[in-house]
Amino acid sequence: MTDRRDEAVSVLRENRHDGYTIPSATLYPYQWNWDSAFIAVGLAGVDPEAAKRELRTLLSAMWDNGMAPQIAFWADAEGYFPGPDEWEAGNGDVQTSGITQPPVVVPAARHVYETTGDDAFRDELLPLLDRHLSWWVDERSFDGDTVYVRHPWATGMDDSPAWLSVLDSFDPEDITDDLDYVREDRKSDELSDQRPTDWDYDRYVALVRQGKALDWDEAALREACPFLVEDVLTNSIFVRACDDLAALYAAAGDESKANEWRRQAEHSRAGMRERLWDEELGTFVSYDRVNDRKLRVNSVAGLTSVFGEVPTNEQFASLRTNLRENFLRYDYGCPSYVGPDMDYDRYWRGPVWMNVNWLLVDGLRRYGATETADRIEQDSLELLDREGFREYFNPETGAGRGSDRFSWSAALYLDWTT
Ligand code: 9YW
Repeated sequence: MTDRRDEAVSVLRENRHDGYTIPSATLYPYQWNWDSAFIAVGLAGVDPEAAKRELRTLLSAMWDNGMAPQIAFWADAEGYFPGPDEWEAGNGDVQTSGITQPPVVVPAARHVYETTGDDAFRDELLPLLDRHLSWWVDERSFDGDTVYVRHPWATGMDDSPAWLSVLDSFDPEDITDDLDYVREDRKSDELSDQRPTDWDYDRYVALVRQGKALDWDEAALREACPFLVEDVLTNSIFVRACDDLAALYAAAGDESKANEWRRQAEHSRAGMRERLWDEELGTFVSYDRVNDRKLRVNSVAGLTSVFGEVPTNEQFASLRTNLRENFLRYDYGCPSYVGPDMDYDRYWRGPVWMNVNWLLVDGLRRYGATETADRIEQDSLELLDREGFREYFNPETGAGRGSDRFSWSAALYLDWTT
C-alpha cells in the first residue's frame, strides 16, 4: 500500500463510530446518508465487513414509510446545527433529520455485493432498498417518473446557484414565525467566506421549521412547501439506483422484480429526457414544480446524468461539448458550477468535489468517453495526493478547502487506486 492509501484507511478508521463513519470530525459529527454510501464504496476493497455495516446502519435509520434520512443522530455530539431537537423527527429507534439525500445507497450496495459476492448480504438488503426506492415513487413523484425533494440540503448540493430563484420566490417569515438560530458551520474566519450566506441560511431554517410544524407529513408538505424541486442530481442517481436494484434482483433470481425496476428506470429516464433537458445550455437542469419552470443553471449536477445513462447519444454529444468547453477549461476538473457569480472557494458555487467527480468518471466510462473520464480521475488523484483528503478544492489553484480528513475524499481515493 502507498502512504496515501494507508492515510486514507486511517482517516476512515479515525472517523468511524459504532457501525458508521462520520463525514468529518471537525464539522459533521453524525451519520450522513450519501456520505455513508460513498464511504462504503471505498471500504468495500479494504474492509468489506465495515462496508456492509456502514450500509446496514444507514438503512436501519429508515422511517417506516421508506424515507432514508439525510442525517441519523446515533450519538450525542456538540457543535452541529440543526441538531436532533431542531428536527424532532425519527423512526422510534433513532432521531433523524426530516429530509433525505440522493439514493447512492443502492449503487453502493451493488458495489459491495459484487466485491464480496455475499449473497446473504444481498438478500438481507433487497427488501430495504426496495422499500426506499418505492417511497421515492409513491411519495415523491408527481407523475410517477421524475422525483422531487423539498429542501436544498436534500440534494446534497446545499447552496447550488440552481436554488437561488426558488429561495427568492418566498419569504421565510411566511412559512415560520421563528427565525432565531445560531449557525455552527462557520467556525473559523477562513470558513466564513466559504459557507452558504445568511440569506440562504434563513430560508434553509425556515423550511426545516415548516416541516417540523407539519409533522413531516408528506401530503401536507406537498401542498404547503415552497421548495418542491425535481433535482437533476437526485434523479440521475435515482435512475441508476433503479437499474442497480434490478441487477441485485436479477442476481437473486427474481426476474419479475428485476423487470419491474428496469421499467421504472426507463420510465424515469424518459421523463428526465423530456422535461429536464435544456438544449441551449447543453445539459440537464432541475425543475421547480411550485412555479412550474426549469432552473436554467449550468451546474455540474446536470452532467452527473451520465451516471444514470440518461442522455441520448445526441444529448450526450452536446453535454460533452459543454463539459469540455465550460467545465474542463479550469486547471482542475470538475467545478461544481460555472456561470455568473461562480465562486472558486464557496461550497457548491464553484469548488471541485470528489464525490461528484466519482459519479462523473463512472458515468463517462459508460459512454466510452475514456479520455475525459481519465482527465477527471487524474485531476482528482493529483488534488488528493497534493492537498490531502480535503472536503473541496479550488478549481483554479487546486488549493484544498473546508474540512481536512474528510471521509468520502479518503474513501473514493481508495476506490480509484484499487
Ligand atoms: C450539512 C456531510 C454533508 C454532505 C453535503 C454537504 C454538507 C452540510 O455536508 O452538508 O449540514 O448537511 O453539502 O452534501 O452530505 O458531508
